[in-house]
Amino acid sequence: MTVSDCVTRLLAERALCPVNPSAQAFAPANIALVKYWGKRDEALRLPVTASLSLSLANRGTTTKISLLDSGYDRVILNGEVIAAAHPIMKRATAFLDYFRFDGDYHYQLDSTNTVPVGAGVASSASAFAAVVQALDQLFDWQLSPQKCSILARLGSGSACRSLWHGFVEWHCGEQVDGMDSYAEPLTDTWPQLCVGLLFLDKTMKAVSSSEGMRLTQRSSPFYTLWPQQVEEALIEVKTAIANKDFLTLGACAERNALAMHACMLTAQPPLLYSKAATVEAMEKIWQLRRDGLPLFFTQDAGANLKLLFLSQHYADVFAAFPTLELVQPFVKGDSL
Ligand code: 2P0
Repeated sequence: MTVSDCVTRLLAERALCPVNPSAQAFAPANIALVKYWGKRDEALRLPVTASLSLSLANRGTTTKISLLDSGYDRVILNGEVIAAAHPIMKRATAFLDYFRFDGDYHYQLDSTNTVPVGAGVASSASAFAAVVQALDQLFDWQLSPQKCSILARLGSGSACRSLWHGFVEWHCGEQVDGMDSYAEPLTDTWPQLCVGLLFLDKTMKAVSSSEGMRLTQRSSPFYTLWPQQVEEALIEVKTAIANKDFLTLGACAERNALAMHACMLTAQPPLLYSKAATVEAMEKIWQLRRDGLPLFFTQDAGANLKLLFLSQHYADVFAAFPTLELVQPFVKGDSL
């Protein structure tokens, strides 16, 4: 099945002509506690494994979509027009191509990101999730969350998890058409749970997640162990969430991230997203933990770390990492 076929099926019996001149939506960024790393279908962005994430409250993307009669798309990101040759523009245009239908529509996307773009803080996830919700409003499709999740997945795998706040699980699915590969929120909340964004390098990463996944799957001997690690981690993390067992949650999320990076490191050529500052921060976290502070980290396809801790330890964590940006995923006001 092609991506176009998939879009056609999802939009069956829906109007293919916009009913509103513009629409706006917000989607939160998300960090995976159990990672998605590897695809079983490149075009449909079907994952090798399930994954589980935590959304970052008010950190994410707000996108206003409007129709243009200029014959080309326009993307404005944080107030700046993106050049036609920029990778962000190419990716946005390729996605919008699925939504032109007979009208040969072109779109303007005016987005504001409250997470740095391309620095492993899931900016593409919130971006595609916001675009899909804005499109849904523009055409008044009133798609189910499940269908929106699948549409967002077609833009960026992890985007399927950015349609909700809190904990979200992306079901791997088995079907070749990917209609059973979508995300759903968990009902659990955990008001004390904090995420600290530790920005160590805000530059654009040299190797995209998609390329990194391809390389790892193709060439890392450790990748054969990855699906089993994810399967065990998912059970452990979901149980830890249900029991509010922070030590198990933190340890398991950190181990899963390190296992993903071990796969990358053993790829040919090796893929290393960490910088010296990343390793320094990891060692500091491990030392603080040995000294009794319940503090863990997770790392995505970038040099930055996301710290996991409980609100009662905020002062100690902040003393060690004064530049930390605090996110409280379950606290209204921060956030929801
Ligand atoms: C995740 N990441 O689960 C993992 C962990 C990065 C590391 O999902 O190729 O931008 O567009 O499906 O969604 C980032 O990958 O990749 C990602 P594509 P995506 O959050």
